Amino acid sequence: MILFITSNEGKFKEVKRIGETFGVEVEWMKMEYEEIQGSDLEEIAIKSAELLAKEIKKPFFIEDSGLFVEALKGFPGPYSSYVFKTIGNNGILKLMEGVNNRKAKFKAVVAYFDGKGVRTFSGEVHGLIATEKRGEKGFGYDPIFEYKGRTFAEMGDEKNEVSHRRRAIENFFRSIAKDRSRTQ
Ligand code: ITT
Repeated sequence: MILFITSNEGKFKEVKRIGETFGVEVEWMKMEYEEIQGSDLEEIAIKSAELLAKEIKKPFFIEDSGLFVEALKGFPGPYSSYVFKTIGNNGILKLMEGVNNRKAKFKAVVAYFDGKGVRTFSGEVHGLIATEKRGEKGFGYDPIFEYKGRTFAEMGDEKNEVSHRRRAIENFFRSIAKDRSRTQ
């Protein structure tokens, strides 16, 4: 069993599913925590985990993710949460009106506190910003992020096989499985 601290139910559900495919049980600690401002997801994740570790004092992980749009020079990137709450998907679509280069990526960084220190694992997925919202599933920017012709919101559970989160969590779970086999 491993504790995942997030305020975002969509993220928790995906990580729980991914955990099931690795035989790892993930427990949700629903909590909004202080996210330091910064221009780098790794740095934000590490600092946030270090702050939380002072309070939680037992192993846990958090995950910080962001959408990086090439034509917008990586915006909203580390500000993805704020931008989603303010201008949202419609705002991003508006900024992208008439823009030919639709390339974008999602990045996820997991920061794991093992009881002593913090380690990070990351994952990315490349796609395109759609020209309109499509699909009902998923959360956040999923309706406007297109991967091989379908948006993440149209892919449902199939998103979990290719997403930034899947890749970061996979790196993380593989590493803790290795640690466990070494100490057994
Ligand atoms: P916690 O920090 O409490 O975990 P959060 O929603 O603030 O939750 P992030 O800062 O990591 O999470 O997320 C940044 C934004 O990017 C947020 O608005 C998410 O909805 C969005 N986002 C993250 N992963 C996504 C995904 O897989 N698909 C679509 N949008 C995503």
